[in-house]
Amino acid sequence: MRGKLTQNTTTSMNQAFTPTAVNCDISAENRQFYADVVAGLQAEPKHLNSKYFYDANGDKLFQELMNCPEYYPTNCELEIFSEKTAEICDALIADGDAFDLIELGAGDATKSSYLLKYLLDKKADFTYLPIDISDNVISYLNITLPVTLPGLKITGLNGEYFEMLNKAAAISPRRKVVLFLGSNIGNMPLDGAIEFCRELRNNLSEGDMVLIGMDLKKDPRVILAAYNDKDGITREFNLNLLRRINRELHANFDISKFEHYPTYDPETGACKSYLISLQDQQVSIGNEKIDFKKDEYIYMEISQKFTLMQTDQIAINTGFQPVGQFFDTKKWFIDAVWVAA
Ligand code: AVI
Repeated sequence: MRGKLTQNTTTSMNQAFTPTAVNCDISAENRQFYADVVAGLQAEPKHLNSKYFYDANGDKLFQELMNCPEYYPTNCELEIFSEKTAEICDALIADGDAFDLIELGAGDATKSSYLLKYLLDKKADFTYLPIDISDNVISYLNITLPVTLPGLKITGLNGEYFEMLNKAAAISPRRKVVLFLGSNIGNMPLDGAIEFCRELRNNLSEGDMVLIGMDLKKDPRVILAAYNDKDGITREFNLNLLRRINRELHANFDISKFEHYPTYDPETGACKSYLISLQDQQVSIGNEKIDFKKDEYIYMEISQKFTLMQTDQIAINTGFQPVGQFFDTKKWFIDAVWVAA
């Protein structure tokens, strides 16, 4: 997910870390990145936070990934948005009162554009507030969407989700409808996802709504293939983080000495990606030295898959009432509508 979440690790892995000797060549904006990377690689087991996947090259690889034949979630959710536009919008419009349509991690807004167009055609009274960590994304949306969707009222918000949600509430007291698409929720471990939904609820008022995309459990071979595509884009996507660390944090990872290893556990629904060290080796990151044993892994990302019952349970346990479900024809993906109770 695009850099908004703070955890791809279990609680036991989250250890407080203060870098003892931050390399002074590391820019101020990379200090947190450096601290997180060094802490993650000094921990047992080693891990990196998948929010750091998304530098410019990571964004490009992710776009390629979304177009590769094995990566089904994008197509499933696009099918839902293009085929069920009216039903989804009718659920979100509710009583027809004015509302703010907020999208967490809007990206290029391809999916939400279906809703925006329909809502404009219906003359619904709404303002679109895309939130994204990337100011490039927000400038792009602020400039392009009013051209492609004449009449759209848009206020792009650049920053962290909850900070920007607070800002949105300060801008207007209208009912909020929050879009959280793409199964970005799956990039948090289950307890983290629950904590996130609870915090989301705490930032909303009774009657506000959430439209949340979640990838469902299915044939394990289909899931695993999505994270192990034949063209090796997911592999590059993972290795790209080591390249980013080399470039931005003055590290010397030899990329050829690590290999991508995805797993899927049909019992827990956890799809996890690792990078495996192909030999004993030592890597320098700024002033720190990290030792790797042959076959030692770096835990890179979780992409949790859910049962239908779990999607409802998460809503109910975090202060929402599930009121709508939209599926693709294969029933591989759900966009669920929740109301803040
Ligand atoms: C952004 N997120 C929902 C993607 C996923 O499926 O977990 C990121 C991704 N990682 C590998 N492929 C796609």
